[in-house]
Amino acid sequence: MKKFTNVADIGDINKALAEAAEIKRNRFAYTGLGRNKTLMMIFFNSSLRTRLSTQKAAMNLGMNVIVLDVNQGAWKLETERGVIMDGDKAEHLLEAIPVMGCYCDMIGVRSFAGLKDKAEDYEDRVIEQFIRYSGRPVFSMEAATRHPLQSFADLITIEEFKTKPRPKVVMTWAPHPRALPQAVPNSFAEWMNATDYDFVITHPEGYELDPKFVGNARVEYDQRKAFEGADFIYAKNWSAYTDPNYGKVLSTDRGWTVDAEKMALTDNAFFMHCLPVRRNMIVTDDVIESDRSIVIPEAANREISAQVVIKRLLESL
Ligand code: AN0
Ligand code: CP
Repeated sequence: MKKFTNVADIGDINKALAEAAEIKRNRFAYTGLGRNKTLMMIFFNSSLRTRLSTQKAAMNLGMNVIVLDVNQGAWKLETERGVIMDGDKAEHLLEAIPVMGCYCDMIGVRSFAGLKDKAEDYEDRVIEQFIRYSGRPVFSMEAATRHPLQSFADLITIEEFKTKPRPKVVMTWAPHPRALPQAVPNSFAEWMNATDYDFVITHPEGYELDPKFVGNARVEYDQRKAFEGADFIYAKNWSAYTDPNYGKVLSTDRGWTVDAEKMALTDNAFFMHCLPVRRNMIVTDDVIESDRSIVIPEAANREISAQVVIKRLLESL
């Protein structure tokens, strides 16, 4: 594997899941693999889980890790080519990327969608430039359109908790006060479509996702109907994708909050969320604290998904 930005990069899903299970049994089996190798993690946006789990995964493989928060201490970076740089940005990404590549063997990048220019976001310009100009294997730590380390961890988690061969997995939109990217739901849909689960997406009208990611999923606008018989409820907020509302918050209707009454419609479903989550907007306290909430094991699996990916990239060096 030379890069990791989407589900196709991981290849055979069952093989990847088997490798994840093997790593989970003994996460220190490959401590020699990363010896004298350096991972550079570049953050254009905040993070708790990705930062910690990815660093831990690299350490399990014996790597050295450098973390750079671009907005804290680095020069402000211009990302557009052709701009006359007479503003506040002191350095261009086109120099910064190859320079970063000089100091490491592998790069992880977090760069969210700006939610202003849909075409720019959906070209995933920042991470694509890292792939092109760094000279190193690159993996996504959430780019503009996808969050594949999260989706892989989500898949590992569903495999661990499912009690039927073909569970019903429901991804539900839920309210949030600020505009969030579509990366997590896009990516989750992409990975669910790579399985044979019964996959349903529910959201208010106006929150339709890019059909490329929706794929074969069933879209149900009635949240209660969608929840019926579900084995997993995967909650997430996202801002509008469709024009002319791209990047906008169209609703903060708490009628869409996941609560105990709606969970009672399911087949005793597990509750999932990638975190960070806003309680009593996305999900009520009692649901996230219930014994069917698996948000913590889900977060724990981020170490495992990251370790599979970093291990495969190390093996390709
Ligand atoms: C981000 C998002 O929705 O993409 C990161 C989630 C992993 N969430 C927030 O910014 C709150
Ligand atoms: N789920 C996730 O990626 O969390 P962070 O934004 O804290 O990294």
